[in-house]
Amino acid sequence: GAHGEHGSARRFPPGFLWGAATAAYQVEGAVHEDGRGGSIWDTFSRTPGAVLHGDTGDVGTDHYHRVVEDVALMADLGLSAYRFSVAWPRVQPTGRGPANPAGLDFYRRLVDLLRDRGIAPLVTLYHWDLPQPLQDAGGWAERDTAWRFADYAGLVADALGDRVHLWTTLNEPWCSAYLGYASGEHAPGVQDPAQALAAVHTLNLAHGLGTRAVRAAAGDDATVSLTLNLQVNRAASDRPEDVAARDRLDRVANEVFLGPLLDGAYPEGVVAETARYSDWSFVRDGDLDLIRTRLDALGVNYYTTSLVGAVAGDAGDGALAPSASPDAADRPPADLADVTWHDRPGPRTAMGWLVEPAGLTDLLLDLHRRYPDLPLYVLENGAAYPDEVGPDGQVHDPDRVAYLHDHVEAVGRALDSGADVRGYTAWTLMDNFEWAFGYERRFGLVHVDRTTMARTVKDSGRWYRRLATTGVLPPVEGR
Ligand code: PNW
Repeated sequence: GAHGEHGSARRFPPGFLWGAATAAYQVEGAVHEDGRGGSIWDTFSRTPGAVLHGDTGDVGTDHYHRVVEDVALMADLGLSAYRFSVAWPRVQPTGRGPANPAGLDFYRRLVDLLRDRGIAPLVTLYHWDLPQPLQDAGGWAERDTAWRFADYAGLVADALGDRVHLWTTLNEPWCSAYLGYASGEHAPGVQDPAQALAAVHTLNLAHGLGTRAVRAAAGDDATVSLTLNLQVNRAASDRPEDVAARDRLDRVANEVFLGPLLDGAYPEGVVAETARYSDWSFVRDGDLDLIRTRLDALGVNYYTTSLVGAVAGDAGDGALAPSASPDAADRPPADLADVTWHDRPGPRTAMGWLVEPAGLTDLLLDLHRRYPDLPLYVLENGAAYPDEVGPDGQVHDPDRVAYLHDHVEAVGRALDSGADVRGYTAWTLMDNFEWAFGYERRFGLVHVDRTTMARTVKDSGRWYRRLATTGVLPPVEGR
């Protein structure tokens, strides 16, 4: 097992990947350079009220111009992997047609810099920056977008397939569908559950078609994954109506992705349970065969767990559901599942997300039990805290060190129980554009000064370096 003899530190298997992750729109900046087209996030971040403080990704962390410095930083942190995303509008400025060579050149250069340093590139093909012209044509609610994605995926795999071996098609299609088209918290800011459900299906098609395109261009030995933020939903009580509510939410939030991909069907019940929003006529004959493709690995993004139950009035005995947290009550897709969110005591990050490392062990073991042959990678995990550079010029972030320690320990426990976890990429390499929260929420192992763009390795970055270079879980100092 990963745990050594009594009293000794936890050691991870040799070859386990230790990395950090970013996404193009969150770090690159340079949104008008080298022929990049506009994306839904360029449009959305310019919409008044959409993003905290009116922040945009126009500058990001200026990574596009600092890629040499940033890869040196990754090497200094001892990383064996770097997860980044390719910006679709750099490669296809309008979402269609031939590749823009300057767009591909940037990623070729990045990959070569990484490989020179012995850092494995892990490429995410879509991390939310849909070319705006494709949104104008219906976006993810329109099924043709899946075929557009496959064309784009093929162009990237043609260009990078000889030097990239780890691919993930989509990052968190839950967010694209439900935050993008139901709650409207993310681009394109649509609030229409019918479009959100159609988007789920188009995204599933995009994964299936995109996976085939990557294999055709990069070779059948490429490892192709999908990355999901599976919700770990706990029932508020063992009352049957609360358990049923949790199960409905699991179906519409998680199983709508796992089911078609790994079990060959949408979960029984979800069509009826969402019938008041959509008749699901967007699913056509043959679609499930297009979606179901060999999956070489699953990317798992994990931050927190949720406590959910039936909405008041659902209880047959007239009992009231426990009161829901006001700011969490409308987490999507609550409406679609007819559930209510419950508040719980416990430590929280600056996102308001409850810290619960055991949820990560539970999630990995549940996936391992259901799909014993499927390798797992934790491709995002991390915490936002309000870090500042102190008078000593350092960033002391003990809460993040503790968060990372406890979650890496949670991964180790899953390994002990047999889960096939191959790597972990922390979210995130450096403080960046945290979507609807702009630059205010800092998740980085490295602090970024918003004025000078200076990078300062945080205490958590130094702690992570010890982990990445030794494969042994370092203790949390002073705890
Ligand atoms: C993920 N939610 O986003 C993304 O993959 C990252 O780009 C992001 O920076 C990171 O997690 C931290 O937020 C999420 O509302 C955004 O449940 C929102 C939610 C989940 C994930």
